[in-house]
Amino acid sequence: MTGETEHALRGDYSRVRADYTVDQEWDTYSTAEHDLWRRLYARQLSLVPRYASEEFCDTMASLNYGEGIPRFDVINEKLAPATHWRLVAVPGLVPDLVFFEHLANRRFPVTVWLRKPEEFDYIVEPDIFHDFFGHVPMLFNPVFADYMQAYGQGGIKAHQLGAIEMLSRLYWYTVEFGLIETPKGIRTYGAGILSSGGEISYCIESPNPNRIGFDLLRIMQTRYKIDTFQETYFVIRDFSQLFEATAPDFAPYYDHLRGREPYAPSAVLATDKVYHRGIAPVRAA
Ligand code: HBI
Ligand code: FE
Repeated sequence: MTGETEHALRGDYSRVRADYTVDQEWDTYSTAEHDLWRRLYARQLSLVPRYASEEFCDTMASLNYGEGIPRFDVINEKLAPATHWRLVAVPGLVPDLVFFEHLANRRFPVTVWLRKPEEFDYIVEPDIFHDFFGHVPMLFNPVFADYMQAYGQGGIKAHQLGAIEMLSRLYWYTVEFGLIETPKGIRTYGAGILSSGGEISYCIESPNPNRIGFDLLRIMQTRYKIDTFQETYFVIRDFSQLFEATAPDFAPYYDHLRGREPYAPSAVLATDKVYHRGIAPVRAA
C-alpha cells in the first residue's frame, strides 16, 4: 500500500525508533484478533489458487501462518536465508524516504495492527494482513526480492529529484495491483489485490476495468485511486520484464515526464497494448 492518506494515520507512533520501527509485541494480540486473522487467511487462501501468480502460490504452499497472527522473527528465520530480506515491525505508514531506506536495505516494513472485523472486506490503509499476506510471500521470490530492493534504491534517488509521485505510481501499478501473464491466463501478483476479498476476482474476471500491457513511462504518467478497485490494471509478461525495465537510471525518465499532464486512471491510449478495454472502468462511488 502507499502512503497517500488524507485522514490521521492509524497506529501507535509513540514508541517508534529513529527508523520508525517498533517491537511487534506479539503477546498483545487478542484471541479475537487471532481469530479474525484465521478467517481472513482462510478466505484469501481459498481464492489464491484461481487468481494468484504461480510464484505466489508456490511460496504460500511452503508457508503456513494461517493459525494466527504470525511472529515476524519466526518468519525472518525462513525469509533471511531465502532472499536476505527481513521483516521489521512498524506502527503503520511511515514517511516515504524512511520506507525507501528500509527497502533499499532489504527490510520490509510490516504494520503491527490488524483491521477491525467490520473491515473484513475492505480497508484503505495497510494493516498487518495486507502487508503480510499480500507482500511477504513475494519477498521469497529472488527476482521480485531484487526488484523490491531496486525500488527502494530508486526511491531514495526519486526523493532527491522530487519525483516520488511518479515512482509511487510504478509501485502502485506493479507491487500493489500488478497482473502477470501465465500459461493459464492472466493472474495477479499485486499485494493490494492478493489481500483483498473482492478485488482478487474482479481484477481478473470483471469486464469493467482496462487491462493494459506494462509500459514504464505510461505507468509513471498515470494517476491512481487509493479507495476504490482499480480502473486499469497493467500486465507484465514475467518478473524479469519488471526487473529489466527498472534497471536503468530513472533521472532521464523523470525529466521526460516532468510537467506532462498525467493520464486519468481510466484512460486507454492509442499506443497501449490493450489486453481488455474495460466496459465500465469508473465504478459508481
Ligand atoms: N509505509 N508502512 C508503509 N508501508 C508502505 O507500503 C508505504 C509506506 N510509506 C510510503 C509508501 N508505502 C509509498 O508511498 C511509497 O511507494 C512512496
Ligand atoms: Fe502494500
